[in-house]
Amino acid sequence: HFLKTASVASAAAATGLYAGSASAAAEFTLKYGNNLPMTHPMNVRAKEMAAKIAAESKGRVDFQVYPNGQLGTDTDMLSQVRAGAIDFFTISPEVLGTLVSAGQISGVGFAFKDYNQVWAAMDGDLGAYVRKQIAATTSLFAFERCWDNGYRQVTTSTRPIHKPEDFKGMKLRVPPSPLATSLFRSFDAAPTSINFAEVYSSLQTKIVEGQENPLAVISTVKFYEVQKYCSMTNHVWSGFWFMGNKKSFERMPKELQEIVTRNVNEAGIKQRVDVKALNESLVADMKGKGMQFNETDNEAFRAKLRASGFYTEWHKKFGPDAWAMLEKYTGKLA
Ligand code: X2X
Repeated sequence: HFLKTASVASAAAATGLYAGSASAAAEFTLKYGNNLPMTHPMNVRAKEMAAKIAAESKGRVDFQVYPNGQLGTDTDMLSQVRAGAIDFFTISPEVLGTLVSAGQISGVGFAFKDYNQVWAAMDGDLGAYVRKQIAATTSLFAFERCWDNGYRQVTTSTRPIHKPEDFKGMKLRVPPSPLATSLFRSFDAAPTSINFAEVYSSLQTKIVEGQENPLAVISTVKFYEVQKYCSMTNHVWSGFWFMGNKKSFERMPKELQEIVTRNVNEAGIKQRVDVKALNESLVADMKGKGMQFNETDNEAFRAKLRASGFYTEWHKKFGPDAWAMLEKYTGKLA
């Protein structure tokens, strides 16, 4: 066990991974994977969190952060965490929908008007409902405080999006998510599910002409190098559920579970502040890198979703109780 821990720690150090402690004394080595660059607030806060967990557990817990898809694609990491091969994975509600359909309810198009509505819902009954569905139907659990991804914007190499009709026939990459695919089909686009790790090359080789993500992602992954237009559609608020493998987590004594839980939730709250500030600061920066920005009128897009039956379809899929819970925070959507 000593040699294994030491070798993992030195391998971690060698490949720039963040270990809370490279200590050989760690009783529990926990692996956390995500798909974002090390410079994204997700990993800045995760590194800080890992160090706090090591310190507060007096080296008993070595929380290792594997950023940037180092452990594989989202689909890979989701199956790894389900099997217990890794301990934690941050997954957006849209992608969670491939495993727990109800998990994507917070990703309904144009649902949350602002962050007050987002956190009232995610820290309130809607978030509690999603976490209950996760626990009831999978080997996983989600920590209480959802982390932030941000409001998603559309970037393309071909043309800006001003009105819903501009989406017609557009080859747009979306995350592997039934809801995201349905949303852009409702705009008559041609959505293609591609794992995040392959998005940059798919844009570069023009397999797809566009993608949609919050500015913090667009910037840290440098999509501005292969995209020309950014249309500020704010079409979906996206987060990251910090998911854990229940059996692995419960192998730790209660006092260590408490240290990890408290630090994950505290880091999530700090990460939310970072991501919102970053998303609000990047337009000028990316204009400087050559991207052309335009604003859009949400109402025209919402009207199209109503007319296309998108809201009616997902009201049926999620069921009346869950939909009523969503509209408790968003107001009537259709
Ligand atoms: O895959 C994406 O677009 C990303 C990074 O936003 C998610 O993880 C959903």
